[in-house]
Amino acid sequence: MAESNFIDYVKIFCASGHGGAGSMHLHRAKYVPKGGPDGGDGGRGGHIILRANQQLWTLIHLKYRKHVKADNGGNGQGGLRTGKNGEDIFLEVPVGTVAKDAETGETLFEMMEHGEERILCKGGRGGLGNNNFKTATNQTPRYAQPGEEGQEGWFILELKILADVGLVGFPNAGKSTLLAAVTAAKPKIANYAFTTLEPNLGIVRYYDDQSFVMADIPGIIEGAHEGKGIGIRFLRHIERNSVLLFMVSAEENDIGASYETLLNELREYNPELLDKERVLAVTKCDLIDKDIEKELAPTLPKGIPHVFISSVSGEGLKELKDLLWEALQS
Ligand SMILES: Nc1nc2c(ncn2[C@@H]2O[C@H](COP(=O)(O)OP(=O)(O)OP(=O)(O)O)[C@@H](O)[C@H]2O)c(=O)[nH]1
Ligand SMILES: [Mg+2]
Repeated sequence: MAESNFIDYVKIFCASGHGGAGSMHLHRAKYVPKGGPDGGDGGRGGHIILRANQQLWTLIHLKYRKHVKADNGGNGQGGLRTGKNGEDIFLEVPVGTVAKDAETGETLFEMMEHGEERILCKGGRGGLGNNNFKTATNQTPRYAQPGEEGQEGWFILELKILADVGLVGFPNAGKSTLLAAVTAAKPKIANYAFTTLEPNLGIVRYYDDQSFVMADIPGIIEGAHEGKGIGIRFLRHIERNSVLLFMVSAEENDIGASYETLLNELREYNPELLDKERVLAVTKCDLIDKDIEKELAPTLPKGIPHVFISSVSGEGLKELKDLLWEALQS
């Protein structure tokens, strides 16, 4: 199934190439009894470079490629011939990939733009040939530099989806149904918890030429920040979303309390998530009377714009897009 192809975390071992050695060589030719030093420089070792590609959405192509090694640079040779550079290896990754040092967990960089290239492991510099060491007092230096060593280590590549609106809700709240209603995405929808196991993205068209990306992630339950449910790891996908759409079913007994539970899970996971703009959607409103909406409205949490929606009847969807668009602008 397409869903299981979504890989957002890989650990790989990378080693760049060593630099080639510089050459120690003295020019020898008929009729030139005392030729000078002519040892060429060593070539550079191959880099391992990440390149961002907006056509990619996952890291699956790197999952089975655990070891990546670039070639060494060639050694320098007589006649001032420079060694060949080791070939660079390019690893294509989706925009939004974060590279980390696996040993320390330190973030090295993030790939932000299509086409961006960053060196993950730098190839070793080639050594200088003896030609470089010629001086007034030493016309025939008999030494050359060795090549510099390449770098190696374990790295983590992690994908954070770059979306504008992240859907936050309990399982079964209707997140995937909303995504299917307002975008062309076709996520799996079913009446049981944890239907969505991998994030889904869709593009919401807003009026003629505007749009934003919506990310549907697996449902969050109480205790998610401690690893309950299908795991905290999906929470990180919403770290970069600029607006969070909280979704609570109209069938819930206490919408305010559900909202607080969700909010608390996010706070426990990463308090910075609460700095984002929030919108609250009360979902599945085709199942309740208009009168009940009126009764519910004053009981909803204060300080957050809300809208009553139904992905089935289409109620409130236009108003929802307006609210999201407004929140995205602020
Ligand atoms: N009547 C009605 N049913 C809805 C609406 N939205 C979703 N549902 C139903 O609610 C159930 C759950 O919908 P999903 O969209 O799969 O819910 P989800 O939030 O993505 O759930 P998880 O992926 O498990 O987290 C399905 O049976 C949907 O048909 C709605 O607006 N009205
Ligand atoms: Mg779902």
